[in-house]
Amino acid sequence: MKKWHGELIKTAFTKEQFPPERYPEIAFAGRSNVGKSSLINVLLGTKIAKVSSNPGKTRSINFYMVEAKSKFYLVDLPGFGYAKRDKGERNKWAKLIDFYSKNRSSLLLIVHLVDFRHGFLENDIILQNWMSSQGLQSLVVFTKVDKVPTTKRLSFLKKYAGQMPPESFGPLCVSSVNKTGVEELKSFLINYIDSTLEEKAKDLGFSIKN
Ligand SMILES: Nc1nc2c(ncn2[C@@H]2O[C@H](COP(=O)(O)OP(=O)(O)OP(=O)(O)O)[C@@H](O)[C@H]2O)c(=O)[nH]1
Ligand SMILES: [Mg+2]
Repeated sequence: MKKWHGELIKTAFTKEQFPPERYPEIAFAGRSNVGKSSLINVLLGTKIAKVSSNPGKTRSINFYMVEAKSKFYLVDLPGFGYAKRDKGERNKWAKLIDFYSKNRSSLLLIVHLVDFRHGFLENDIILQNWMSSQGLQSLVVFTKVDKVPTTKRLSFLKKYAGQMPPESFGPLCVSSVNKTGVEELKSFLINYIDSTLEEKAKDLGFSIKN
C-alpha cells in the first residue's frame, strides 16, 4: 500500500483544544504501554509520536492528520490503567476521553489495542463495555506479537477468541518491531473509512463513489 504521510495537528489537554471536526477520525485506545504511539509511528513511517518504556507517556489527546487515499485523523489517546499517576490526573483524563468519544460525530472507529501476551485484562473489559454502551464501533488489535513465539500464537488466539466482544471487528495481530500485520491494518482502516463514508453519504441521499 501507498505510504501514509502524517503530521501532528494538535495536542489537546482540554476539550477546547480539539481541532474542528473536519475529517473522519480513528482513535487508538488501550492500556498504558500497550504500544499505541509506537504503532502510530509505524503506520506513519516516522517517529512522530513519543514512545517510552515507562507507562503513562502520552498524557494528551494527540491528533495526527494522515494523507493516504483519503484524509483523516489518527487520534492517540492517553493510556488507561496506569496506577502511578495520581487519582486527580487519572480522573481528568477519563473525563477528557469520555467527552471526546461522546461528542465527536467525526469519530468513526476506536482501535482497541491489547497486549498479545496478556490478552483482555480487567481494564480492557471495562473499555469494551463502555464502548458498546456508547454505540462506538471498535477494532481489536493485538500488539507486540513479536514477544510471543510463532509456535504459540495460534493457541493464544484461540484462547482470546471467546473473549472477543461480538460486535467488534478483528482481531488483527501486529508488531511495531518487525512490522507484522501493519499493511493489513492499513488496508482495514482505509476500507473501513471508505465504506463508512459511502454509507453515510447514501443515508444523505447521494453517492461519493468515484
Ligand atoms: N517488542 C515490542 N515492543 C513494543 C512494541 N510496540 C511498542 N513496544 C514498546 O512498548 C513500550 C511502550 O510503547 P508506547 O508506544 O509508548 O506505548 P503507549 O501505549 O503509547 O503507552 P502510553 O503512552 O503510556 O499509553 C515501548 O518501550 C515500546 O518500544 C512491539 O510491537 N513489540
Ligand atoms: Mg503513548
